[in-house]
Amino acid sequence: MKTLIKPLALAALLAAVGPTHAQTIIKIGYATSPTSHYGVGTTVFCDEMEKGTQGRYKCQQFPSSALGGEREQIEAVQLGTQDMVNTSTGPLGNFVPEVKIVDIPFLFRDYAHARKVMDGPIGQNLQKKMAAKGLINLAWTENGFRHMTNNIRPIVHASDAAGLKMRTMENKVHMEGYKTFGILPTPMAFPELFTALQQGTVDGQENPIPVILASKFSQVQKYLSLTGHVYSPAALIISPQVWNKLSPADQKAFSAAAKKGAAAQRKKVNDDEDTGIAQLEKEGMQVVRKVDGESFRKAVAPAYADFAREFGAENIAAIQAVK
Ligand code: EAX
Repeated sequence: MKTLIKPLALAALLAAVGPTHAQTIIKIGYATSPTSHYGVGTTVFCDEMEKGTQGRYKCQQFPSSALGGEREQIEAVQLGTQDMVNTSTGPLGNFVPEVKIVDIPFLFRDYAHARKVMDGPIGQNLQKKMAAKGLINLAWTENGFRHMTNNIRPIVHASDAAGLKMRTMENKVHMEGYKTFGILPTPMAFPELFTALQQGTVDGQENPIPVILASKFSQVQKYLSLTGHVYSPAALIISPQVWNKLSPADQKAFSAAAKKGAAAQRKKVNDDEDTGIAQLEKEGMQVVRKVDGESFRKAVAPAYADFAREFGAENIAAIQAVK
């Protein structure tokens, strides 16, 4: 009789909790804090994705580079050892060379232009190139226009940047472009950056306002110059090993959730830009608002011949022509 009770008790318990679906955990990583633009975009994606799949899938977030630098995380997603990453395109060109075209300095006029290009046929074509390399990009999220910070001097003209040892992303287009300003580019993974700035291993770095804010660079950087020299897209990438196991309905739910996440991330970028510069001044940074942008454009112009050879002049012109 005793042994009979146990199965009966278990059956009663299961009846009480109701039908349970097996729930799959999706591990997703990103470089900055949970309250940053990447955190906001990822959280909206996760909430919408869990709702859209009726709880069949649920995120486990790994913020603040917990799973490593962006290059490491992109590689892990490509190998299938990590499910998803919300990453800038900085290191992405090492896996999908064609994507580096969007990292050309002064290619995009403003946010409206950049978002139109990324969400339109040109961005969709780059997503196809990514898929061919085992990186399914569900949506172009956003990192933002990049600005320069350093500890040596205020940067107003391109010539002020000459001789500065600046950390760059692991991106050859950025490095070539910044060399035309006379910068000594030092490529480095993001998780090492704060310490490198603190110890003076590099004089400065360049990043969007949301990253400078979230990473508390005001604690280790004196000068901020609103150079806006590069637009930094970001991507919400899923491993084919996860994607290919999803039902068509769940793939639709993941895609719809990614678009909502991208919209939320872009809004956070704009919000951070509206309030972040005054915040950084309050935190002690000396901000150069009026940068001589023309001097930077003139300096980088000769490099466009190389970029045209690498990406095709017609492809660069097609991006510039988007209204
Ligand atoms: O994507 O490495 C960088 O400077 C990136 O902007 C940062 O990881 C956020």
